[in-house]
Amino acid sequence: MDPVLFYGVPHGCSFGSIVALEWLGRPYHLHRIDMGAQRPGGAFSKASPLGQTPALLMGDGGTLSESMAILHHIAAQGLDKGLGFAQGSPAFDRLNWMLSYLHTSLHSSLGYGWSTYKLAQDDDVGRQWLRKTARDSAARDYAYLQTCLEGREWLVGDHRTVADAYFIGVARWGEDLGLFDLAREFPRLHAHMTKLEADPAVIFAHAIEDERPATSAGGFLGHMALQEMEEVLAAE
Ligand SMILES: N[C@@H](CCC(=O)N[C@@H](CS)C(=O)NCC(=O)O)C(=O)O
Repeated sequence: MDPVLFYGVPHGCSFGSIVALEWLGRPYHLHRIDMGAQRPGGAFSKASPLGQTPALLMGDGGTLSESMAILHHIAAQGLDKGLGFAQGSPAFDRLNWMLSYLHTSLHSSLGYGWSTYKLAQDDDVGRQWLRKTARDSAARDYAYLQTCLEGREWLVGDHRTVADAYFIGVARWGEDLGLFDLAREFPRLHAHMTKLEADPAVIFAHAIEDERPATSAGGFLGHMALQEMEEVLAAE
C-alpha cells in the first residue's frame, strides 16, 4: 500500500507534510481529520496514539507521528530532489537546526494562540494572557527567522527543502489568529511566504484543506477511508 498521511483541519501543521509529499512526487493518499471532532479509532489511533496530526501510515503498516520525524522521512526519500541532505553533512545539520527552531519555537509560540479555543467562553483574562504570550513570543521568532532569511532565497541551502514546507504551514498562523500584519511587521519574512504561496504544492495543500478541487503534481492518489486501509493491509 502507498503511504497515507493523516492531516488535520482547520489550520493543521500537517500542511507542511502535504507540501513535502507533493514536492516528493511519489504516490500517497490522504485522510482528513477534523480536529474539532472526536478522533476516529482504527488506523488513525494506531498511527497517532495522542490523536494529533500529522501522522503517517506507511506502506508496510508501520506508522510515524510527529512532523519532524515525518518531514525527515520524506526528505530522506527526496535527496535527489533537494528536499533534504545526507545525514552527517553540514547541510543536514542546518536543516535539522531550522526544523527544530520552527517546531520548538515558532509552533510553540503560536500554539498559545490556538490554546484560547480550549478556554471557557467567559475566560477573558485567560484569553488575553494567551494572546499576549503568543504575540510576544512569536514576534521574537518571526524577527529571528527574518534575520535567517537575510541574503538567502530559502531557509536552508540554495533551494527549497522540507523546512520551507513546514515553515509555510506554521508561519501563516500569526495572521490566521489575527495577531500580526506580517507584510507590515516582517516584510522579508512575508516576501518568503508570498513566494511559497505561489508554489503549486502550497496551492494544492490549501485546496485540500478547504475541500476545493486540487491539482496534484502527480503523487496524490486521493483520500482513503479508514476501512479501506485496514482491508488493503489485511490483503497484503
Ligand atoms: N508534536 C506534534 C504536535 C502536532 C500538533 O500540535 N498537532 C495539532 C495540529 S497543528 C493537533 O493535532 N492538535 C489537536 C490536539 O492536540 O488534540 C508534531 O509536531 O507533530
